Amino acid sequence: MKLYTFFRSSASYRVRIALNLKGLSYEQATVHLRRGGGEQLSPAYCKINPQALVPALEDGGRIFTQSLAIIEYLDERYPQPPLLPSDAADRAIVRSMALLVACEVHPIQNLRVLNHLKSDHKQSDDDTIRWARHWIDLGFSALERMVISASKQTKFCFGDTPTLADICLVPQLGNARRFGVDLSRYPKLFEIEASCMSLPAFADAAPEKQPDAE
Ligand SMILES: N[C@@H](CCC(=O)N[C@@H](CS)C(=O)NCC(=O)O)C(=O)O
Repeated sequence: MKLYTFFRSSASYRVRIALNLKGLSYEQATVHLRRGGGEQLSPAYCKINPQALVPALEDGGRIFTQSLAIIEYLDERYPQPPLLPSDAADRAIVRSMALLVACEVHPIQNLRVLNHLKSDHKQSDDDTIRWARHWIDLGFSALERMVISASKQTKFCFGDTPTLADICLVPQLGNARRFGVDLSRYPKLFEIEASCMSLPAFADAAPEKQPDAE
């Protein structure tokens, strides 16, 4: 299996966590998102992922893109340990938490969006940081309430084992720190992060542990 990844990419981080939780070994191919204007934009990489985004996963001669599609593929192909609950209603709750991060928060503070705000809309670095913080805060305020009502005393976003929701949350907390979000407003998310980071699957997937870390 080959993962096209960048150490600081939170979507790649999600897939690294899932691969580690499944105990799957994989090769990493670095796609540097800044070097030379961004290697994700090269014609060679665009053949792998026409969206010019990481991650992409090669398995069994096929290439998969979109981190959540990749993780659900891994979960179906390599079912143990499961990353989604067995009950349909529980699965919907976990997916709603994951999608909150992956659809509502992450895409609008992504590198190309912030670059576009700066270059085409003449926003300053400070403006774009405030923009990112705003959307992260909005998402995290809702997620904090959702996990409190769903998880009560459990260690993870939903239940006592990590799911797709935790896989999306932990990398997004890393992004939040990079943008200087005040995380003291989200004590439950913080607690869940600590439970996750006590597991080698999460800790070993962290940006600073990757071979391409700077
Ligand atoms: N929805 C996509 C998002 C992928 C994505 O946004 N990747 C970022 C890194 S986290 C990227 O490649 N950014 C490059 C750019 O913005 O030019 C997924 O979940 O895979």
